[in-house]
Amino acid sequence: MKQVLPTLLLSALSGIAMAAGNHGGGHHQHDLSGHDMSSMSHTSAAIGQPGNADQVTRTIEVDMDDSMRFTPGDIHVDQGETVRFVLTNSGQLPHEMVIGSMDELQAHAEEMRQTPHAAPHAEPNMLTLEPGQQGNLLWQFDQAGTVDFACLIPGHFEAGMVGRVQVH
Ligand SMILES: [Cu+2]
Repeated sequence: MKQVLPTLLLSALSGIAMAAGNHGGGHHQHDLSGHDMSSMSHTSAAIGQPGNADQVTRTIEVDMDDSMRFTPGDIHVDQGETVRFVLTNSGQLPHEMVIGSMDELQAHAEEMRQTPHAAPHAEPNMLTLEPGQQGNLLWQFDQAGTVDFACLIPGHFEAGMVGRVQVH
């Protein structure tokens, strides 16, 4: 038997890693008038990194619905864990889970309001689901602290569609 599958997996995963790496910093540059955010411009390292399927240590089901809530919205994991979020959109509207720092999420929500994307964008730290869809989001939490997540569909973040992962 040839070991074809692991090779395919590895090349796929390295592709994901490269895509994530390309996004380094510039994507979330923003102008919040009246606020000096310069001291907060390098927070992304603290939130973790895209997870590998073969390193998943915990599976957490998260439901998203039109009450603008994640259920559960308060999640606890251990430092170093790779989590498979099994997301379900049980609402009638699109919803998404975007992992980030609260500063990044607020800035990104502002971007979405001012310049709505022509097409749904995909990043390793997010998953957008149409009504009734289910999907997986893999993320490794490698530093202790609080990592936030939110739905950045315009209006949803503002309605309180946020949650947090406490990494112990
Ligand atoms: Cu939403």
